[in-house]
Amino acid sequence: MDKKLLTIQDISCFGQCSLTVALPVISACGIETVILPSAVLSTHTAGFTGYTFRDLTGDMADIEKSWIANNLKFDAFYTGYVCESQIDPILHIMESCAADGALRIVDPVMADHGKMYPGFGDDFPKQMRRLCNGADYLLPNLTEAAFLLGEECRLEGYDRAYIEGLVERLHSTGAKNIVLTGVSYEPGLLGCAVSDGNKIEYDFNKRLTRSSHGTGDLFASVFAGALMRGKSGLESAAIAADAVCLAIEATPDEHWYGVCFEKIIPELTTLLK
Ligand code: PXL
Repeated sequence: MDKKLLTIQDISCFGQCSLTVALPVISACGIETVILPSAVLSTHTAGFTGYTFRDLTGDMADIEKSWIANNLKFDAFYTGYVCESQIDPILHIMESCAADGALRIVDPVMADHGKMYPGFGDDFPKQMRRLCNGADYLLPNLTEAAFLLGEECRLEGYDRAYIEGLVERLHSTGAKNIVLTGVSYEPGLLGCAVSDGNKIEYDFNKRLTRSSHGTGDLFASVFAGALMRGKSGLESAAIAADAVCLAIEATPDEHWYGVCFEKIIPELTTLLK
């Protein structure tokens, strides 16, 4: 049987993030993608005002029961933007609906550029740590990494020792492999540090002049798809970073709320070769 991945994150109806990126992208990687929406929002929360927010925690247990009744099992779980009340139901589903050797990929979506996203309380990183425990791959950006560890966030002026210490400390969450994004040691290059607990490797790309919303979700989605296609953690991170660069380059400057990942879906096939 072909492998199936379950991804759990919100539907932001407008905004090119979370499930509206993950479902097309992971499907385009050739992987059957099952979804569990954590919430439905009219738009994402970064730059829009007056968005609606319907929390779907209350549906999770019944959806799980239906999956168990139908003996549905998943070969991988990829979690993104989720609410505090969903950590326990998600941990439960990752136990009850796991195929043998199922992978857990956790993107601890909660913050960026030194700030928590709207709606997440101060206690959220502590709750998110419970999801990180037992993750096969944990994909934080620099801000999320610091918040998960209860540390002050350093976004620039750091050195290799800081990043490698951060990565080592992130393993204390109970995550087996860490992919830390947003790492830069020289102005022209931006990349990620990939650690299996024994060694830290890097992938760097040319830093593009603009940064965009939704790139974290695109990175994590391509990463998950590539991993399911049998690539290593470092290879998957490098493919995901290349896809993000292509998508940013394909996005016009005035398109502020997301990246035009649709335009690079054909290139995904080449990147995955
Ligand atoms: O891209 C992460 C993300 C996902 N979902 C929602 C968001 C954000 C970032 O702001 O607001 C609803």
